[in-house]
Amino acid sequence: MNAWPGVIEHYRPWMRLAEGVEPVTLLEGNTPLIPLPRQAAELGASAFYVKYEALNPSGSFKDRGMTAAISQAVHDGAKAVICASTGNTAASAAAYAARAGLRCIVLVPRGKVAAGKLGGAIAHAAEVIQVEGSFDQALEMVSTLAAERAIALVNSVNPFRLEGQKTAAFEICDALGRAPDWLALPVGNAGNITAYWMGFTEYHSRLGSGLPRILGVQAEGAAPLVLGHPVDKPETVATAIRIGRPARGEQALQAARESSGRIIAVPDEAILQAQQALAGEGLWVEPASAAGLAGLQREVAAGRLSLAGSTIVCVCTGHGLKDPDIVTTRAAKPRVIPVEMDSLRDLVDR
Ligand code: AN7
Repeated sequence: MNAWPGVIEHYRPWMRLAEGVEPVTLLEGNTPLIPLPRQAAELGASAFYVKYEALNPSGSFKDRGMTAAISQAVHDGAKAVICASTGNTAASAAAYAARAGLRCIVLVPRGKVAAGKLGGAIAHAAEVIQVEGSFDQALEMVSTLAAERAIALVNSVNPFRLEGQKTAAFEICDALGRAPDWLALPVGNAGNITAYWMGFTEYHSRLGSGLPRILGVQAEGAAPLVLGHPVDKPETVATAIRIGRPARGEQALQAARESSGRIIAVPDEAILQAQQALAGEGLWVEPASAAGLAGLQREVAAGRLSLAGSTIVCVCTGHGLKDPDIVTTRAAKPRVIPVEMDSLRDLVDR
């Protein structure tokens, strides 16, 4: 059997993990790079791909980082892990902690976590604590507690998270045979953009795979890296990136600078429209995941970005199933009919 073994087994020589770390894996990674020729045409690019991270075991890219962080935590003798989360980190930590038999504690901003994410954390029996505050405040609390207790912090301030997440950049280079010209992705706590840039630069220095320009995209109501200062009360429909003090903000700005890219902000409405555009291609992603495409569309429409001849990869970080309420509450309710053929014919023929 030559099956995919998960990101640690596949990319171990490229990852800085302690020697002898046993992978705690759910066979994450190896996600598809899906070509969307209609979007390429609309953006004026020669090729456009979605790196569909929704197809990881817990439904988001966090699993790549979590396999590394949890494996290392077990190696280091941890019995419990903790994180703050807008939802996906919590669901992923809960899944991998369950796999490893660890206690898992997650702090989430009360009332601001999408149903599919909270459900995941609860399903895997994590101890879910709702904080009457923001993600940023919850992250401060778990950081303080992790420093006091023998509990491993598995937010992306944990360097092993980045070691895992950078493998997505490797997969993209492996699939394309080189780096794309642009990589667009949402930016919240800024771990992922940091990990991608790390991955691309490491692959390039060893394999000469080239480097992409990075377009990081925040929501306008939660855009500290665009404004240049923290946002105390971040607000956006894309609750995954409702973050006002990104822990790796400096590194995100560095990734944008070094790659000759940029970090921009888009309004919620643009995010929801991009989500609809992706759904129209058969890809249902959660709102935050559509930010990358929204950012590309906005820059192209404003004449700030010309993609002629370019290969673009847009990272779709989490599944639409995570946050079904966003689409069901905005759309018309499905029609109800009695069990009568005429009612059905009426609706279909009209
Ligand atoms: C779907 O789960 O921060 O910039 O606590 O869930 O690395 O934070 C989630 C972030 C993008 C932003 N897309 O990534 C959490 C959390 C989705 C996300 C991001 C998140 P980072």
